[in-house]
Amino acid sequence: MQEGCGSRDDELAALREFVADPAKLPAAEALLAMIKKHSPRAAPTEDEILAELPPSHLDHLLTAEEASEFEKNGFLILPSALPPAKAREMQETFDDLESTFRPKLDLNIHERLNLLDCLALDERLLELTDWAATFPKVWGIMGWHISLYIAQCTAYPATAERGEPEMTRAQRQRPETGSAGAPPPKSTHIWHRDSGKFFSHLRDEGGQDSGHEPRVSLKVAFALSDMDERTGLQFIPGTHLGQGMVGSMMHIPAEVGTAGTGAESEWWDKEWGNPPTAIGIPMKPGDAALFDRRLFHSEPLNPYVGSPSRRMVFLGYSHRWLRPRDEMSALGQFGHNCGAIRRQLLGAGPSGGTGYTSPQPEDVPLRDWVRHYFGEEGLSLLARNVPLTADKLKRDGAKL
Ligand SMILES: O=C(O)CCC(=O)C(=O)O
Ligand SMILES: [Fe+2]
Repeated sequence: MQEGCGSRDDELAALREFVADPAKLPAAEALLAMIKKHSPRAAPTEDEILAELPPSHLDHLLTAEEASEFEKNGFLILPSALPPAKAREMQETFDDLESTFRPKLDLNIHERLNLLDCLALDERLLELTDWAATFPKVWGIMGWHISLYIAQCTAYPATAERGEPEMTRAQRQRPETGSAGAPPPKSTHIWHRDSGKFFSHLRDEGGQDSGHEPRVSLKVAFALSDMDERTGLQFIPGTHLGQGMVGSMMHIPAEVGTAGTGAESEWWDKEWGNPPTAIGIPMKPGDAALFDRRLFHSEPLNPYVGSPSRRMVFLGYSHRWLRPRDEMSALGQFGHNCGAIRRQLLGAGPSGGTGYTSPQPEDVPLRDWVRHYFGEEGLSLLARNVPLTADKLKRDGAKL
């Protein structure tokens, strides 16, 4: 059974009892889902909230070392966040998504697949949103007033080692570049910080850069294939702290980036390769990485040539007031099967619009969960943007 998503198996068993003709079972199931979707939800009890994130979450609380590593570097690697069996399950889910959406989107196997709002595409992905090995790190850093603002599956094409890459859709549409021996597809290697317009709007009045923008969001990247340094996540450690960098696209100053020309290039020119302080993160299926929105990062320089296909699921968590960057339609699609905390993460706001900036208790069941284990003292640390780490735990799961 999926954590946080109620007793689906029990429901199915009850339906089976009720519907004599097995052929009618899917229709009965759909009817039940429809009824649940449109029924008012009772406020969750404390027990329900606690059961949604079971004590196994306490085994993965953010440690003080992890908190300071994240603070210093802007990212944190979590090896084997998904155990092998779960990583395989997620790979199978990804297989299904690829085989459905490549033909639908007219993308051949050498083209990059980018599925936004992916949680609404397959209910099996929902487990990742509050996964025990990653989620406590997220709220430990961000606090309880969070939800998902983006959920994205990306798959880079399989290798050119199989032969010449097929033409990409763009090349097919521009036949002059699509002749035999065409160059490999264009890389999307652009150094950036996440969330576009954030930067110009968060500048000080008068156009000054404070050099210390608030974090507001971070992403968890789940690896579902093997990646080496060249094809893994590309980061420039420490750049989340500002260091005089401006804008969401690239102009990395010489001391951080390269020998630098001083020219205000809009973004890092891929001809220049990676800045010397950039690092690639090798990952295995099931590994996860957290990274700060402000960290300069890039897709790999050229994952198309000689690399295996590269599959990742990115979940972006922000404070609840940020408008989502994709449709975030999983709440409407699957929310009726989910517990209150997962619904919070999917964007629910039972108290209405005001609650996204002035949350009422029903908007933020995660706060109740955190309060249970860390007390008011824990909440007040988070209120001051101090990470809430394992050493601050007041009550363990055994005392439930
Ligand atoms: O695919 C990658 O390595 C980076 C993707 C990215 O820029 C992001 O998820 O924000
Ligand atoms: Fe990004």
